[in-house]
Amino acid sequence: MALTLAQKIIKAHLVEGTMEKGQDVAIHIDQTLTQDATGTMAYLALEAMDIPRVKTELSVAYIDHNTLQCGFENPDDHQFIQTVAKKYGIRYSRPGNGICHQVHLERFGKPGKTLVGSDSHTPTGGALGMLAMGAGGMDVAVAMGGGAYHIPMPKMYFVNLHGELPAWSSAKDIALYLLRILSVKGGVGAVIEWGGEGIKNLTVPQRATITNMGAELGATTSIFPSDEVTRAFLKLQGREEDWIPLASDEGAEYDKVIDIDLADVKPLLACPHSPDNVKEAAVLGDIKVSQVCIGSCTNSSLADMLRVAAILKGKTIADGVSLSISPGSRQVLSMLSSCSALQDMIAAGARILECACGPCIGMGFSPRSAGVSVRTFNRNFEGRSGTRDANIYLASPETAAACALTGYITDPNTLGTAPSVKLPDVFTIDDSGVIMPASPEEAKDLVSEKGPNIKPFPKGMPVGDEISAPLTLKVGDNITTDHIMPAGAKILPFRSNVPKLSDFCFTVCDETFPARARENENNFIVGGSNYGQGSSREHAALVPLYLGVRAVIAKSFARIHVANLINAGILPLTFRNADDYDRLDQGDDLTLKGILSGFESGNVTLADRTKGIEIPLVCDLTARQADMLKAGGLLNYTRENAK
Ligand code: MIC
Ligand code: SF4
Repeated sequence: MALTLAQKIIKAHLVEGTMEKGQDVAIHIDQTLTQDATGTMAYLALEAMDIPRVKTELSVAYIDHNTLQCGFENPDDHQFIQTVAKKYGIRYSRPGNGICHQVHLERFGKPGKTLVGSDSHTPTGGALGMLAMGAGGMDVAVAMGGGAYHIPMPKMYFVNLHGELPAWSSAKDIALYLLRILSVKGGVGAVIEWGGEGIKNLTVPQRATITNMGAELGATTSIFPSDEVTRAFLKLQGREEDWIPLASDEGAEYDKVIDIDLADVKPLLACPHSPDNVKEAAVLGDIKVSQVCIGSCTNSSLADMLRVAAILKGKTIADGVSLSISPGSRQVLSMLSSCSALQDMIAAGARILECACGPCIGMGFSPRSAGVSVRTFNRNFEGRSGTRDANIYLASPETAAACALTGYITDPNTLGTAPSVKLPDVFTIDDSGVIMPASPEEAKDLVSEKGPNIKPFPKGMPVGDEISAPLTLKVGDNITTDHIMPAGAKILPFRSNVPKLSDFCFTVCDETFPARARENENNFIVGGSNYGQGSSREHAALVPLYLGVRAVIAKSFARIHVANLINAGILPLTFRNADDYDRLDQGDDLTLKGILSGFESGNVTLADRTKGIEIPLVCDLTARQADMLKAGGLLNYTRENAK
C-alpha cells in the first residue's frame, strides 16, 4: 500500500496498535526536548520513574521560557533541570543559547526520526522531515524512560503548493492563509503534509515557520519531505551526514487535499484574539501601532532577521512605536553581530532582547493599555501579552518591520522593492551553549538540586463509578490553556509550584473561580468545542486537579490537553448531542453515573439534580486511558504497572 510520509515514519516506529484512523498507536520515540516552563514537571516525573538514565537517542533540556529571573524561582528551576540533565544523560541548552525549536532545528533534528517535546510547537521539527509532536511533560518523561508515545492514528491532509510567493509575502503568510481556510480546530486529529512543486523554493527555516504554526490549527503535527533543500540546510549546519531523502509514496491517499497557489498569498495578519482571525494587511489600514515584536520560535531564523535588518537599514522607527527583536538562537545572534545587520537594527531604534521566548509568553514587553502590538509570533490569545485589553496582531517579519517604520498596520508592498537577502556561505557552528551530561559512571553519585519553589505533584484520585459535584465553571468555545492556566512574568516563575499556581487558575475568564473551587471537594467544568487548545502545559490539568476538578465535559477537546487531563486523572467527556451544552448552567448540582461501565460502552449519564434532567455523554477512551483513570493518572498507572 502506498503510504504518506507520516505513515511511513509511524510504521517504522510502531510499537503497538494498527495504523487505522482513530485507533491508538504506540510510537517509539528517538528524541525528546523539554523547555524550562514545562521541564521541571517532566523531570520530577522522570525522577519518580526511578531509571538510571534516559533511553532515547537524544534528549535535550532547553532553558528559554523563564529567563527573567526576578527572584530565586527561575534560577532554582534552571539549576534543578541542569542537575537532572547531567545525571540522567540529557544535554542542557543553557539560558541564552536560544529558543528550543530554533536550536533543535539547527543543531539536532534529523529527517525520519520521531521527536516529542513538552511544548506544543515541537512540530517545528517537521520542517526537516521529522515526525515531531508536542506532549505533556509526563508523556515526555515516559518517552525518555524508553516508553512509547500514544496517539490516535491521525488522518492525513495534504497541502499542495503551486508557483512562487510574491516578493513581499513570506512563509508566515502561508501559515496564516491556511489558518484562514481551516480555523484553529481544522487540523485536529490530522497530520498536515506539505508538498507540490511550490515547496522547492521554501528553505528549511521557512518550512519551519509553517510547521510551527500547524500547532495553531490543532494538528497532531505537520511535515515536509526531506529533499535537496533539507540537505543544503543540514550542510550549512555542518551535519550533512544526518540527511536522508524522504517522501511520500506515489499514489499515497489523503483524507483532504488543499491546493494553494502561492501567487495568491498576500501579506496577512491574524487579528485579535485568535490566530485564525486572518485579514489582508492591505484592507486593515489606519490602525495605529504602539509596539512591534519580532522573534519567537515562529520567525527568528537568520534569514528572517536579515530581511528585517535590510528593511530597517538607514531608517528610523516611528515615534509612537517600541520595537523589540529577539533572535532565535545564539547562532543567529552571533551571525547578525558579525555583519552589519545587528547595527542596522540598533540604529533604526530596535531594542534587542535575549535569544529566548520573551514577550511571546508575556515575559516582559507587555503592550501599553489598549495598545496595538504587531508580533511575528504564533498566538494572540487575550491577555497572553500581559496586558488584558491589548490588541495583538500576528504577522510576518516583513509586515512587522513595515509597521514599525510607519507606526500603522502596513502592507509591506507599500515600501517599494523588497530587499533581497543573501545568506552567508558558512554558518557559525558553536555548540558550547549545550552542556553535555556526565558519563554513566560519574552520574551515579550525582543528585538533583531542588530549590524551595519546587513542590511535589498533586495526587490523582482513582476514578470510581459515580462522581457528584457542582458545575463550578461553564465556559465557551476555543478555551485555550492560557485561559485555564495563564502564564506571563508574574505567574510563570511558579511553574513548579502547583499550590501557588492555583490562585491564578481560570482567572482570565472568572477571577472568583479558584476561591469557588476551593469551597468544594469535587468540581466539574463544562466547555464548548476545542476545549484546551494551544499550549501543551500540563499545568492546565494539574492545577484544576489540585482544585478538585474531577471531570471536564465539553463539545470537543484539543489533542494534547485531553491527554494531559487523562494523565492527571481527570475524566474528559463529550456531549452526545452538542445542544445539551445549553441545558446546563453554572451552579447546577450534577452527578456522573455509570462511569466504569462507560469505559467499556462509551456511554455515561449526567444527571442534573438541580433541573431534574439526564443528559447522555460520550466517554471515548482507549483501554490504556481507562486504566490510567482507574489508577488515578499516569504516574500511579506507571507505578502500578512497574510492580
Ligand atoms: C506557549 O507557546 O504557549 C508555550 C509557553 O511555549 C507552551 C508551553 C508552556 O506553557 O510552557 C506551549 O506551547 O506548549
Ligand atoms: Fe516560546 Fe512562544 Fe515558541 Fe511558545 S510559542 S515556545 S513561548 S517562542
